[in-house]
Amino acid sequence: MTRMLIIGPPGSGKGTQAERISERLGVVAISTGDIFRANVRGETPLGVEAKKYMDAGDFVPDSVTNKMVRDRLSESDVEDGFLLDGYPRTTAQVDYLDEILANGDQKLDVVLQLTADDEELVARLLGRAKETGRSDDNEAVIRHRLDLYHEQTEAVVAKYAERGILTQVDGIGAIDEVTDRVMQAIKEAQA
Ligand code: B4P
Repeated sequence: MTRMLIIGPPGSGKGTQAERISERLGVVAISTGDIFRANVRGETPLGVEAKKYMDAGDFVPDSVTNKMVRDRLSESDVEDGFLLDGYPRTTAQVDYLDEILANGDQKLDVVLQLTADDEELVARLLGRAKETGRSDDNEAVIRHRLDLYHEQTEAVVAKYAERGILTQVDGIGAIDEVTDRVMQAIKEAQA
């Protein structure tokens, strides 16, 4: 049973590594970004609301995001553990996740932070923009998402560091190399 978070700036490889961790450890990976994008594609009320924020590179409001995560974590496939990718991103989301877990008498085992410098991240995301055409991958919006990470999500990282469950992993290098580091970090954190 493993309950994990993967945190990192946009483009640090969260989604990429979350998929690999999920395959290797058999835990369900839940990406708030992917859930929002699926809702945007399906033109659901949640998607219509989220799109306004995502296109601008802003966070979707905590009230919307928290409820979505609570609903997802009440499904039966997370009983054997989960990996949350992209949540929490604000300290209010940390508090909300604490409540959800406390209500289920659960706790987090590992919090991974992927690190990379801003210029590398901008270059990666501009590269992705050419392939996928994601509407939030243009330079002005990317820089705004990075600013929000520094202003808000670094405080989230600090909270988990204080609790002694944070493990930092260098996100620079080939994807396979980063995966090796991530798997090693999880192993050490659980030892
Ligand atoms: P996300 O989907 O989480 O978007 P992201 O931060 O860009 O991460 P993503 O997973 O896509 O990218 P990755 O780091 O894997 O969120 C999108 C939006 O949804 C947010 O801006 C916000 O509006 C909203 N949202 C989501 N969660 C929210 C929350 N909790 N609260 C409020 N709003 C929320 O990087 C992938 C790119 O880098 C790929 O192109 C990949 O190929 C490349 N890459 C990965 N590893 C690499 C490596 N080692 N070397 C070179 N390239 C690499």
